[in-house]
Amino acid sequence: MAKLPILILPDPVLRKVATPIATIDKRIRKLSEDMLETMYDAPGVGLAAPQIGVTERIIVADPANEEGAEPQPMVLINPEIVGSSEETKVWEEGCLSIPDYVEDVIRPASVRVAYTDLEGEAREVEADGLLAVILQHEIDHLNGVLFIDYLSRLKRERVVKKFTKQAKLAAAGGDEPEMI
Ligand code: K2U
Ligand code: ZN
Repeated sequence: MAKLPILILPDPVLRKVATPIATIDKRIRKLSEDMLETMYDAPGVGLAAPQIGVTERIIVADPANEEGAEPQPMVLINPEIVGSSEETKVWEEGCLSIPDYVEDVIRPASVRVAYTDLEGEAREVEADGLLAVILQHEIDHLNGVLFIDYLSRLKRERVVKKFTKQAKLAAAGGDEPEMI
């Protein structure tokens, strides 16, 4: 297994639409293992392949990781939201690709997600609570959507400006923290 570097805003790969996975082979199984190790190490409760530079439609999740409970790793290949509640819920979201920034996001309180598992079986999961947020957040990543896209234009532009400046400084060899 391997811990992989997580891409940071404004990396353009984070804005690509990921490609469906046609064959679940040794490469995909190794990718899912590496994604889970990277997620647990971050630590996080979810991770999408584009965040580690792979523009393919696979996500991993483990809501138990938040409470430090027994791990319950999930691997979802070609996940698709096939149903969502009218009821919405506000959740404070962060993102491993936008470190140290959190904001409230409104999303459907529960979702039904269809996907393929590592054995190639078609499955569906009904999720509410934290798992619903994780699955919506990660499936957004597969479509090049970030949680900051649900914020006001002012807030989003401020975050993108901050991370773009940090990326330029890092590329030029400097590195200066900045309040926003
Ligand atoms: O995709 C990611 O960046 C992983 C996120 C997923 C997530 C964001 C907001 C709310 C729930 C999940 C990381 O897990 S963010 C870090 C984190 C860690 C524990 C609990 C919540 C968020
Ligand atoms: Zn994220």
